Amino acid sequence: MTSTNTYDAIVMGAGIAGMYQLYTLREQGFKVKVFETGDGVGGTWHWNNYPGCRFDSESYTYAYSWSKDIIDEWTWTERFAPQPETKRYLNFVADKFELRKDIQFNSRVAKATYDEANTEWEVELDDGSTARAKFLVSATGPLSAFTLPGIPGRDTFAGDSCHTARWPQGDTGWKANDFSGLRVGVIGTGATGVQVIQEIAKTAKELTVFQLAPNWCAPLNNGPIDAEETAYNKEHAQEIFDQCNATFGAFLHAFDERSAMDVSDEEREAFFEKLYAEPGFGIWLGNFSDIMTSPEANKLITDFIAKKIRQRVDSPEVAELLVPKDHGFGTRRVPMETKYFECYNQDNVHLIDLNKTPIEEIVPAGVKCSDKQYDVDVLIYATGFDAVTGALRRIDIAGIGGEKMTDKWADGPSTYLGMQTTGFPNLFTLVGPHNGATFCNIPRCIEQNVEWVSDLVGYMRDKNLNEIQPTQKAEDDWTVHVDELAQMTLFPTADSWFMGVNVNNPEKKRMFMLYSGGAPNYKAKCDEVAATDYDGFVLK
Ligand code: NA7
Repeated sequence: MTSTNTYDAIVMGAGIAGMYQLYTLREQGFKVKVFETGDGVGGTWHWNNYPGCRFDSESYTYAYSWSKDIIDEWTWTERFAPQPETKRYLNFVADKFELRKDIQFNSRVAKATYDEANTEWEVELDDGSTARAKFLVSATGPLSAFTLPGIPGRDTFAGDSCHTARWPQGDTGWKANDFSGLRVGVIGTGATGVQVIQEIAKTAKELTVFQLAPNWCAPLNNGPIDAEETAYNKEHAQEIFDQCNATFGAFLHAFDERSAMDVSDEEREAFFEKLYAEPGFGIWLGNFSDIMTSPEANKLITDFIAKKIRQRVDSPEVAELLVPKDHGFGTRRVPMETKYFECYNQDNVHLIDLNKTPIEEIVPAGVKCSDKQYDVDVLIYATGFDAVTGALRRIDIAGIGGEKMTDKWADGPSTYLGMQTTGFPNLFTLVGPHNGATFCNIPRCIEQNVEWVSDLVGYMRDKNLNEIQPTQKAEDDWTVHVDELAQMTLFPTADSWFMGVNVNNPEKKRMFMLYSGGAPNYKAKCDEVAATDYDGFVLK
C-alpha cells in the first residue's frame, strides 16, 4: 500500500466508537484513517453542547475500560457527568493516545463505492477528495443525523434559532446558557428537550414549550462523586465493568427477576418508591423484569409514575398534559430529569399542547399556533434524529453492482449481527441497526463491537483473506430474529426513535431497529460466530 490516500481501513466518525476503532486497528499494525465531519473528537459529546446535556449512565460505567491509565488518570466529578466534562474526557483520551494524527477533521464522507475488482472501498469527501481502503467502518452514531421540522416559514424566523445538536459556541448570552430577559420557545420534549427545558427555565424571562407528546420521565438523582467513592471506583473499575457487561443494557442496573405481580401492593409500592429515589435508570432497567413484556406489569409502573407527575405539578390541567396517555412507561426511551416537572409550576414557563393547537407556521416574530401566536426571541428545536440508519442514509453508499444501500434498506435494514449487510463487503456498521450496541450503555457495547471487528480484520490478514460479507440466509435469519425479539417486548407498542419514528421523517418505515436480546446474549452470539471461523459469513 503505497499511495498516501490508500489505507488498510477507513473509519467514518471520530466519536467513542471511531476513536477506539482507530486505536485498536492501529495497535494491530494497520494503516488507518478516520474522517470526521466535525472539528473535534467526541461525536455525540462534541455536537450536543446544549445547556443541560449530560449522561444518564453512571459516568464511571460509561468510560472506556481498555486502558488502566485512562481509568487511573481521569476523575469524574459527578455521578452523571455534564457534556463539557465528557467532551474533555474524550479529548484527554485523544491526546493521550495521539489519535488526532490519524483523524482528518472537517471532512464529511459524502460517498462510498465498493470496487469489486480490487475488493476495496473508495470514499469521497464533500470537497471531492478521495481515499481508498480494504475495510470501511462506519462509526457515524445512531443519533447523529438530526432532524428539523418541515414547518412552513421556518426560515423566516427573525430571532436566533438552532437545533440542540448544533448549539452555537458563545461565551455570553443565550449561547452560554444565560437567557435573562429573553422569550424562548422550545419545540420537542424527548430526552434532549427535557434536559434543555429544565436549564432554560432557570433564567428565561418566558419559556414556551411546544409539546406534541409527553414522555414518561423519571428523576436522575445526580450528585457529586467524592474522593472516597472515586478511589473505590478506580480500584474496582474492572468489577464495575464486568457487572455492567452481565446486565441486559450493560448498565449497573439489572432487572429484578420477580414479576411485578409476585409481590403485595405494599411491597411493590415500596420498591417503586426506592427506585424512584435512586440515581439513574434503575426505575426502568432495574425494575421488575416483566414491566417491559407484560401489559399488566407495565400498567403498575405506569400508574405509579403518573401519580408522581400529578403530585409534582401544581396545576391539575398542566399535569394531565404531562402524563402520557398513548404508551406505557419505558416503551419509549425514558428521559431522566432534575426538577423537570417543577418547571411547570413557575410563572415564566408555559406548556402548549400541539395536539389541541398545532403549529401552523413559523413567522418572523415566533410560532403561530392554530389559536394564537407566541412571540419569542430564541427558538430551540429539540426535535430529534433520523435514528440508527440516518447517518448512513445520508452517505451515498454503493456496494456490489452499484447497489445503493438506501435502496437495499428502503423498507428497513436487513443485517447479520447488525455488523454487515450482503452486497456491501468489508463494510462494518458499528452501533448500527440490529446491533446489540445500539440498545446499550453504549461504550460498553462499543468496545465489544470494535474488538470483534478488529479481531476479524486481524483474522483476515492472518489467513490472507480479502473479502467478507454475510450469507443471505444468515442475514435473513438475523433480521427475523431481531424482529421476533422485539415482538416479545412492549417496545413496538409505542412510536419512538426505537421504532425509527420521527415525525420529520414520514417516509421512514416504522420498525424496531435495535437488538433487544440484551448485551450478554448479543456478545455471546458474536463470540460464537468468531469461534466458528465466522459462521454465517462468506470469506474469500
Ligand atoms: P426524540 O426522543 O426523538 O424527541 C424529539 C422530540 O421532538 C419529541 O418530543 C417529538 O415529539 C418532538 N418533535 C419532533 N418533531 C417535531 C415537530 N415537527 N413538531 C413538534 N414536535 C416535534 O429526540 P431527543 O433528541 O430528545 O432524544 C434522542 C435520544 O438522544 C435520547 O433518547 C437519548 O438516547 C439521546 P413526538 O415524540 O413525535 O411526539
